[in-house]
Formats: sequence, C-alpha cells, structure tokens
Amino acid sequence: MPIKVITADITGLHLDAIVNAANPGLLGGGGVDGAIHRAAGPALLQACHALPECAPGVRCPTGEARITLGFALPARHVIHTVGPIWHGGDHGEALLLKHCYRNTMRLLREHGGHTIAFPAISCGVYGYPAALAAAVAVATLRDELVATDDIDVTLCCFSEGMQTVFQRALAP
Ligand code: AR6
Repeated sequence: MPIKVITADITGLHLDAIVNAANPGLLGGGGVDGAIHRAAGPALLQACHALPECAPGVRCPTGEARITLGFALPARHVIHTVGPIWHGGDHGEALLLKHCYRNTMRLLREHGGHTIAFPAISCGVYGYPAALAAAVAVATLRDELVATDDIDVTLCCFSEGMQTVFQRALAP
C-alpha cells in the first residue's frame, strides 16, 4: 500500500497505532508527546512509568521503541520512539532516525497491527532538518514495506509546510 501524507492532529486518528516522538525517560514532554499524553489520559503515564529502566531515567534509548496501549485515545496502541537530537548530521543522526522507523514497524508487526501513523520524528524540538528527516523516513518505510502489502502507513504532519516537505520526499 502506498504511504500517505496528511496534515492532522495525530491524537485524533483511529488506527492500530500512533507513534509518539518521545524522550528517553518516556514520562511525557512538549510537542506531540505532550499532546498524546493529554489525549490518552493519566493511564498512559502510569503505563510508561511501569516500563523498565535500562539506565537511570532511561526507558527507551535513542533509536529504540516501546509500545503501550492507547488508553483514552482512539488509537489502540502508542508506539513511543526516541528520535535523535540534531547535532549537525555527523553524529549518526540519520542511522538513529532510521532505527526509530524500523523498530517501530517491528513492534507494530509483533502486535499484529496493520495501520499506523508517524509524526515528523525529531523535526520539532530535536531540530532535525525536515527535508533530511523526510528522506530517511520515506526510504526506511519503503524498505519496510517491500515484503508486505498489508500495512497502511500515514505520515501525519502538523502543518501544510511540513506536509509539502514529506510529500516531496515521496515524489519519485
Ligand atoms: N500531531 C501531529 N504532529 C504534531 C503534533 C500533533 N498533535 N504536535 C506536534 N507535532 P516534537 P521531536 C509535530 O517537538 O522533535 C518532546 O518534548 C511538530 O510540529 O513533538 O522528536 C519530547 O518529550 C513536529 O513537526 O518532537 C522530546 O523531549 C513533530 O511533531 C522532544 O519533544 C515533532 O516535534 C522530541 O522532539
């Protein structure tokens, strides 16, 4: 199935999973993370808190992903992933971002999901240049979808400008 790009609030989407652009602590934050926690209600924070720490204060290292229920959200699950902070591009940012998409898709498959929406991971507070992030997202997701045609991926942007950037990355 083709990858779709939309402009929407990801918290309103009725899908098997929506993706949270989280931080390693997984206890909420600003941007899409804050919006998801507000819409999901306090049970999401409790579920995140219950996830094991792999280092003090770290429940999800950069590039990895963790899954919880969606609680009050219309989405059944939230897959939390931690994008890289942009430090100029020569600190492994592209590979870490690729791992975010790949690990998230692996969790979706493991939980039998078929529909998922991603926000523009790392493109807000974490400062990743949007066109570069969009290229990584599209290339990685295309790779992931080569072997399956039963997963419907939506790239959920929060502005028309961001939608244009992601749409360009999808153009042949
Ligand atoms: N629906 C869809 N996209 C959204 C929404 C929404 N409701 N709200 C914001 N965006 P950011 P990051 C877009 O900063 O760069 C948090 O504090 C936003 O316009 O949320 O990965 C975490 O706790 C932007 O295009 O995530 C981390 O500390 C995109 O989502 C840190 O920010 C990502 O922006 C993660 O930074």
